[in-house]
Amino acid sequence: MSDTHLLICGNSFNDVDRDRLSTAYPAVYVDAPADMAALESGLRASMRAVAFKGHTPFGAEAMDLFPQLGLIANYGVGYDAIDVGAASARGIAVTNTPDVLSDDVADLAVALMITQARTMIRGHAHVASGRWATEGEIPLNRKVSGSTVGIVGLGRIGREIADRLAAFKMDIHYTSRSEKETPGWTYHNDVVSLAGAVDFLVVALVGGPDTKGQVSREAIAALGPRGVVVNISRGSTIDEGALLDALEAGNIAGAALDVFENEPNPDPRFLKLSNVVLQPHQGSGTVETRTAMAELQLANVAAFLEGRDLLTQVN
Ligand code: 8YV
Repeated sequence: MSDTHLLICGNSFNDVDRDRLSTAYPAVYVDAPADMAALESGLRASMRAVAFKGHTPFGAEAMDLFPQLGLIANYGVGYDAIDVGAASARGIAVTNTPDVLSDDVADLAVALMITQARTMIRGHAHVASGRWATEGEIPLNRKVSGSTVGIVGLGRIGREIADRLAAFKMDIHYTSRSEKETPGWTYHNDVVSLAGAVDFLVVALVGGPDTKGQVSREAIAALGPRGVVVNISRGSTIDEGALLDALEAGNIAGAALDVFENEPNPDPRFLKLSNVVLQPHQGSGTVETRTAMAELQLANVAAFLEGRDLLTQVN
């Protein structure tokens, strides 16, 4: 058996974050869970913690390769790639990196909404191409301040988004597992009712099987021709086929999306649309926040390997 107890898994780790982990503890590295079986059996037998980053599934079969595994420390607030039920059944703790990223993700949600409504991608192209001088102004677009917004999921990130939009004098509606103490904001029992009441629908749900397709074809239809969908959560939360159908037919006004079902290769139908703003899942992607996420992940690994309480356990 080796004396290396930490496995770093995920090809999206940058060098700094990987070095931070492997400087703290002797570690081995694999690109993805599918590569874990190729590790030498003595090495696998000594592994106690996995520092995980990415969105490729980490399931029971991979966990069973490591008889001593006690922790999967996820880099990210969303841990839908990890089979948490399988981890719990094996006595494996799972941690995530909440709170430190909420501001950035909420900032991006607001930016997406305004970029879509104010046709800023078109505006940039108009200036950059020189067409401003030859063609004059771009067509008038859409006012955001004072309009009506529906937040799907008023958790930590949803709340940050709603607080920002309240400062834009927007009428705030939301769905959530339970009604919150938010005077002046309107609670809806379901997403269809929410969508029917608002102009902008901002999706801030956790990912995973429980929320799959919650923004359904029916909800998208209820949003109607002035409706704009903003998603900073997981692509799986929206019926993407229904969204594409509605965007192509002009049954809704547009969408602004940071997440997709098939990342990093979104459905090519999105690329043909002029009423969308598309981002490469970069909600938490600032230097400051990614550093804080990496530090929180390492703090969980350190707590586990040194026998202290975990900071942000989810199971
Ligand atoms: C990712 C995210 O973790 O926190 C989340 O749930 O989706 C992101 O911050 C990031 O893309 C790194 O994989």
